Amino acid sequence: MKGKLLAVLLIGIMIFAVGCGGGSSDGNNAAETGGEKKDEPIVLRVSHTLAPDSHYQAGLEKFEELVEQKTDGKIDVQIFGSAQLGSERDAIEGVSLGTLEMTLTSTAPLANFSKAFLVFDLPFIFTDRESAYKAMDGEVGQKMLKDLESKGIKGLGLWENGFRNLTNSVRPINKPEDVKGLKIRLMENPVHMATFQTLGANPTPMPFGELFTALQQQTVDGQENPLIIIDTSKFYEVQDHLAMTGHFYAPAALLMNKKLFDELDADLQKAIIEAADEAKKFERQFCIDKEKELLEKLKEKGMQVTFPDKEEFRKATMPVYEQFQDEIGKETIDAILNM
Ligand code: EAX
Repeated sequence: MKGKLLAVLLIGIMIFAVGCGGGSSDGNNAAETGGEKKDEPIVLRVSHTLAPDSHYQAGLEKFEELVEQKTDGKIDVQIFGSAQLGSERDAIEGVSLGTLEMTLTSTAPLANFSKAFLVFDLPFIFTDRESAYKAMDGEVGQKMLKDLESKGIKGLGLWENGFRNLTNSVRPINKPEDVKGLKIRLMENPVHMATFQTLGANPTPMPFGELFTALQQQTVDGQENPLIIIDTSKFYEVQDHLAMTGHFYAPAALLMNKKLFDELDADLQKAIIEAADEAKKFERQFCIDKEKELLEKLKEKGMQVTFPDKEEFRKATMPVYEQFQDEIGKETIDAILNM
């Protein structure tokens, strides 16, 4: 009870603080005050949707620490998790328009802004972390981030959300046919939607912030996310079955309003870029370390775990490659597959 009251109070204070921060009519307060009052730090609010013990929160806390250290406190990073500032789509729009300074988001909803990202959403395009990192850090990933600049967004790097596994409350999943007819919540992304349609499921796009309640009230039967999210968002409380499908790899993009970034002094820009890069490495390692213990933990929490043959799922979802080949570009797909 006490904890709940405290949480409500804290959220109240935060909303008040955000309200005041955005009080200079257009909301882009940080950029305006940055030049005027020398002693006031430039505030960078970073929005994300995940829990306080998630990899996003841990990585962003590292980023905050590094930025504040490297800029001698000239920049004040403020993290708002648990979708307090809205959905990932809202956050991307906000960063693009300049009403929000920063966000860390799965790249899947970004595909609605820049089609270049769609290639990452193909099922089984990555089967191990190493090739995912190679693509994200290499030419392919850097070009995608660069493409966002025309949308007013500065891409500061691709972190990890992770390999996504399927949970549901109806039955254990051992083969592709078992997915048929299940109502599965997905991120708002056309390739993800098509993938589950191909499997004969009934896919429903929904923002992450609404997911727990939807699972609890059985508005949907299941969802798919990395183990670390199934754990930290407590989906094990409302889902009995976990299938280790690893069907999509989700990168997480760290994004900043481009105008705000461009207006900063070069040394502050450099500090932000370096901090983003160091925090990315920290966050990826955090995921790897955490994941090791998670399967056991989720079993202990009562989840029934299955290990379907991934090759069967890969074959069953192959039509999606053809379906999106023109939109994504065959060369782009091949470049990643050949890595
Ligand atoms: O980016 O929506 C989702 O399922 C994502 O994995 C989550 O918001 C983190």
